[in-house]
Amino acid sequence: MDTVSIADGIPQNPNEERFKQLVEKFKKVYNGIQPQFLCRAPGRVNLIGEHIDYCGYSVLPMAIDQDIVAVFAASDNNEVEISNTDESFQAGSFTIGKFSISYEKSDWYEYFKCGVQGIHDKFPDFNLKGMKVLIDGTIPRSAGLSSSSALVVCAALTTAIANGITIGKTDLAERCAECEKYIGTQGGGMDQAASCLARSGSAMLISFNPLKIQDVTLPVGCAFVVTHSLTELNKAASDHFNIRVSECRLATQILAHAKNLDWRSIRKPSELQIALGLTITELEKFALDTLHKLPYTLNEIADLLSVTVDELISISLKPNVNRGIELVGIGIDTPLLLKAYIRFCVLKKKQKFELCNRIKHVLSEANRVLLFKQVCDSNTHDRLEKLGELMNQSHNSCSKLYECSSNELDELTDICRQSGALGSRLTGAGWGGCAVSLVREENLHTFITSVRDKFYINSKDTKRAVKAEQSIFPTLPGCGIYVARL
Ligand code: NG1
Ligand code: MG
Repeated sequence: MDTVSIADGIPQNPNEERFKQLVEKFKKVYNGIQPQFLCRAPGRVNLIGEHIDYCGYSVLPMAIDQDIVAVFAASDNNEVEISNTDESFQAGSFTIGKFSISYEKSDWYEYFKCGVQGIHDKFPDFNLKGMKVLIDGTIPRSAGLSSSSALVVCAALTTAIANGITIGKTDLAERCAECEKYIGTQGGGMDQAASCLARSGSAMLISFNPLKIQDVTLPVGCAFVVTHSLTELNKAASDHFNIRVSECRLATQILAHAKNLDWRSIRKPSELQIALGLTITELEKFALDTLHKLPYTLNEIADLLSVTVDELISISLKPNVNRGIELVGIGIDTPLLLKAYIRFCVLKKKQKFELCNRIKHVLSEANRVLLFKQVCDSNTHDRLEKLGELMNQSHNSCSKLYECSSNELDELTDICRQSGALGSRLTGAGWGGCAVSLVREENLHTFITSVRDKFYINSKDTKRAVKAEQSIFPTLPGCGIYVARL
């Protein structure tokens, strides 16, 4: 069923007690007002397929139990009042139709605003009501487990439900992938799709254009363990992520130009693959034969494509904020977005672009995702070893070709392998955050003990020891969004 169904009352599940406490807390925060609904959106761990969703290729994550929950009541005015059970996150408010979203401020609820704006843009004729909201989150932040998208999805769902709007889960996932870009990052749609469409007990193969999910049954006898490297990257406040997106686009356009295609209209490697009628492997070969190993300058790329550098910037590198610029005065902080754009362009002129290695990562990773799914569907005795090997290859490619790992993540994944993992890799955008490891169920305990000792307790970095307990957890495929009428 694609529509979001609404359960009556708090569902009986391991979270029941937490939800009851949230209702009580809501009443305290908002002077005795009774909340009407509860929405929940989970985070995800990506098992394989990193940095390829925005290239149009399928990815293979699963939802985790950690989530963002909102309890809320609609208001008569158009004020959104928002608070958080974690008191280090200050309560705040904004007016629907009159707020700005700032990638710079990174207020904890900037992502919530993205979700509200997403519903506002999809239903422009709707006079959206305000609401009183209490948020409770259990996903570690900036850890690659998609706390940001869970908050965006939760916000969009909350806004829809508070206004009596019915929206399908697939529509919601696509809308949220678009509106999360208002924060300034040009991500793909993996995280929002995982949060909206996950089903308990299965990992998922997510394909794009059109968005489609296939359940993936993980082999019996394996466990996935998430470990935190204890370093973080705020993706919205740095350029690493968007530069990778640009590199993939520029590589694609040079290759399209080399084949006399209309390169301006081809922006993703998957679109080029379809236009050329090649397999992923054939496209990889063509790319490696055509692109040189040395980094490209913007001048060189502009010459290759017979345009000026400024034309190239405006055709190919503009962050995807056009929607925001059209929305002058309605919702998005236009001067800020323009500032971000200008900062991006100035940077671009000096920037060197690693095209060959990046495209090699994307296309080999796209193949590994399909192989991973095939191995899960097969019956061979060495399935776990094969899955582990694909995960190791993925990490290696992220680290060496895509350069989105970090010293800590490389150290952590090494320790995980030494501790018995069949495979270990960074998960999410990288440059910090978490790793995910594939471990035989019977080795789970020894694995956890060994990683705890080697990476956390006995590390030279004494700050790691105190965080050991909260930094390692096994995880099973969890369920996607749900809504309960309170
Ligand atoms: P993180 O940074 O882990 O939330 C980001 C993108 C994904 C995907 C991964 C890399 C967003 C919301 N998420 O995830 O779409 O590109 O990086 O595989 O931008
Ligand atoms: Mg994120």
